[in-house]
Amino acid sequence: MSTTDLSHYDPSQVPSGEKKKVTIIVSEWNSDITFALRDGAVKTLREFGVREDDIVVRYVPGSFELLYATAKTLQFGNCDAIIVLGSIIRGETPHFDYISESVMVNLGHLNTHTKQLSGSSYVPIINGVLTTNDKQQALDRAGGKLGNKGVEAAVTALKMLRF
Ligand code: DLZ
Repeated sequence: MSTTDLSHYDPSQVPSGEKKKVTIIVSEWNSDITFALRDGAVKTLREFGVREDDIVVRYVPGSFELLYATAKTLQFGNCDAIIVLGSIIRGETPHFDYISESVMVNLGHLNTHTKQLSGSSYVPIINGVLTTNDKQQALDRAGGKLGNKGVEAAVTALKMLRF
């Protein structure tokens, strides 16, 4: 059983996000979860100095579409980092496994090819996609008892921007 608080971090170890541009791509599937992740990510980026105008939030229908949107953002997004937020919840069919695996594998692939896709610079892609066995596990990680994965994703983005 997980006990990690996804919202827990040491602020002294988080670099400033001043002058950085971040695009957040949010899946609308399970939006009660993903919008909470979005809110956690935006709040955290703002706390560390990213200007409101430098945070762009874009929406896609489901987690599978995060891949296309990430690839397109790399090419045309004019941003320094991309945070990808979704919530894939296990259902009665094997669909969960196919979508989860595809999203995870291909986000990894995109992350290692950002320079080729953007045509100019490396852009860290931060994986804020929850994959859970049920809705309660997702709620626990979207501002519930295990914190907010959106906060964790924002902190990770700030750290990777200084890598
Ligand atoms: C179809 C589907 C299902 C069953 N479950 C989820 C889910 O739990 N989380 C999620 O983000 N998206 C789900 N989708 C939608 C797919 O990601 C995608 O939007 C559709 O298959 C259309 O390409």
